[in-house]
Formats: sequence, structure tokens, C-alpha cells
Amino acid sequence: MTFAEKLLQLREQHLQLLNRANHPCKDDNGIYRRYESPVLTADHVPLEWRYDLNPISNPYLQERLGVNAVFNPGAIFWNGKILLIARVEGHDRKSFFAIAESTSGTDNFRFWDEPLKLPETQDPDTNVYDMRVVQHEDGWIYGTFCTERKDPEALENDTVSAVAACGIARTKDFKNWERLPDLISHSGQQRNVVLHPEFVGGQYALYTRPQDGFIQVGGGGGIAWGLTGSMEHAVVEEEKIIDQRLYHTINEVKNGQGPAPLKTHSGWLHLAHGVRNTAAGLRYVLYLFLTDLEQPWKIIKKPGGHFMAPMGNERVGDVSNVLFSNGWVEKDGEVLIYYASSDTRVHVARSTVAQLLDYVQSTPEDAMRSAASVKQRLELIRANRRNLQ
Ligand code: M1P
Repeated sequence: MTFAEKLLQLREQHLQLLNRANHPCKDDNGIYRRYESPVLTADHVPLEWRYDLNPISNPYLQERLGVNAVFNPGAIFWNGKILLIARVEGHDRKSFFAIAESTSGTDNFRFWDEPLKLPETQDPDTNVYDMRVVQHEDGWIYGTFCTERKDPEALENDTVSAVAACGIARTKDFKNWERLPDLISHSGQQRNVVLHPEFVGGQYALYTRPQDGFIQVGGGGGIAWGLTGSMEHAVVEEEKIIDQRLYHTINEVKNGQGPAPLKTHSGWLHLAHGVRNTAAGLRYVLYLFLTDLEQPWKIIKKPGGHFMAPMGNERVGDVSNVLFSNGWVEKDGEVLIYYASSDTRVHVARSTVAQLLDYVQSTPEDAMRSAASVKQRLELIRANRRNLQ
């Protein structure tokens, strides 16, 4: 095959993928509906970002800058389109952000011409990922994300120790980004930091996830709440845990806020991930909870167990047995939930605010003991028996 023929084939395959229609799965659990195909994968990334398309310098048409995975996108409805601010990970393990847009929100996502040009601070990031985008009532759109750097205190032959912090950037058009100083908090490392969309008592409010180490949250785990007077020099003096880790639950090892919560008439609806250990390694699932409208740090409803867990092909990838979400979009009562599976690809599930509220308000809490779980189930069985008589 000549270079031109190979390139034509590549372009056709790529276009076919971008134009592929996506359909809801048949299974409907009454809470949400998954879609058949992932909405973003490494193969969606434009060919120009991966291949040198010059036959002189690339006679074999090799990928010069391969992409390993596309996952964990922030999401927003913007100018009539759904934008996903995705984490794109190159073969070199470095992640960067890139925006893909779609009209339907369930298929035909296309990356913009170039990746997002995120300015650096004086202390360059080694790796950036997992941006949460929030349209704040101050008029800016903020992106909070994880910035990872080598631990300055690592011993000479320690090539692994890292420090995670919350990077902050803001924009009004998604093209020009202003980088603000990283969040200062006194609780060690940070990941999964999310800005609450409204002022609370005149201050910016952040959901944080204090952690003692880069992977292990140690004594500091849980989703926390903190306030800062400014996002230009964000400092959280005090973090109070609002959703703690608990023994023998889905978030026994760690948890983290997903996207910013959705405002509903019954409270702030939150999506988060919970992590537990298994013989096969960590298992990441998604869960929901509801907080008070006036006091968003107070949980008023929390169903037991997971809302979504890895299924089928979702279970396998670079980091298997992981579902992670940091983006959802609500429009006219419909909710599109963007979630990544196994740190590899992005999927969508469709629901409504009414269905999610019904799930959160009517699903029993974690009973915390086997006997108490049996009691919950007996109540359900006996109520059904009575109703069916
Ligand atoms: O590999 C699973 C996830 O691990 C981290 O999340 P957390 O800090 O909550 O454990 C992040 O690296 C995330 O990007 C990743 O998907």
C-alpha cells in the first residue's frame, strides 16, 4: 500500500468512528441508562496530533506521538454544545487537557483543532489531570485539576514519590485560560478538589480531599468542605470532613467528589467515587448523596452502596475495575453522566433529575452489618408480599 492509500484508509476509519451513532442500551434499571459505545477513546484523537503526515519524514506512516487513553473529563453545556474537557494521556504517560464537543452529548464528539494550552505556574507541573469545570456565579468558568510534581523531599534514588496539589485555571471562552496559583491548604496533599458553583456566606466554597500521601489518603481521607475568600490566591484554612470513609463500605479506602453538585429543589445532588480494596486491587465505584440547599456541607440523604460499578468491558483497562466521573451536565431536567472506565475511555449514561432524586431519597442507607442488611431486605420482601396480596 502506498503512503497515500494508507493515509486515506486511516482517515476513513477515523471518520467512521467520529460519525458512529450511539444508542442507549436496552437495560433500564429505572435510575439511568448506559449507552452502547464509549463517547471518547484514544482513537478519537485527531490524526494530526499523533502522526507525522509527511511522506518524506514518515515514509512508514508511523504514529510519532501516540495517545494511550482518553478519560476523566470535566463537562459543561456551552453555546448549545456539550463540551468535554478530557484527560488525554500520551504514550509518554503525560496527561494534558483537550476539549471535544458534541451536539447530542451522546455521540459524534470531535476534538477542537488543538489541545488546551494551560499556562504553567512558576513551579511547572509534571502532570495535570481530572479537571472539574464550574460556571461560578462570579462570572468566570473555573477549572480545578490535579497537578502532580516530583516530591522535592524524595531521596536521590527515589524516582516515584510525588506530591499532588490542586491547580486552578479560569476562562470565559474555553480558548484563553488564566492560570491562578495552586490551592494552599494545610492538610498535606490534595486531589479531587471541586468548586461549589455559588458563593456561601460571601466566600468561595471548595470540596477537597485531603490526603497524607500521593496514593494513600492516610488519616486525612474523606470528602471535605473548605472556604476561601478569593480564587486568585485560594487558601483553605480549615477543612471539615463532610463524607467520611467508613469500614466495610464502598469508600473504605478513599473517596472523592466527582463533578460540582447539581442544584435541585430538594438539595444539592452529588456524584462521587468510592474506593475499596480487594484481592485483585482497588475497586472504584460511583455513588450519590444529597446535601442541604442552604448548608451544602450537610448530607441529608445517602443511599447505601454504589450507584454505578464497572460492568463488562468497562472492567478492563490500564487501571482495571475503575469507574471515575468528574463531569455531568443537566439541561431541562435531563442529566448526562460522563464517566470513564478503567482509566482508559469515556462513556455516557442518561438519567433525569427526578430519577436521581428518587434514587437518592428512597434507597435505604448502608445498614453497616449483615444482619441489619437482612432486616432491610425482609422489610422489602414482606412489603411486596402485602402489596401483591
Ligand atoms: O486510577 C484511578 C484514579 O486514581 C486517582 O483518583 P483518587 O485520587 O481518588 O484515587 C486519580 O489518579 C484518577 O485520575 C484515577 O482515575
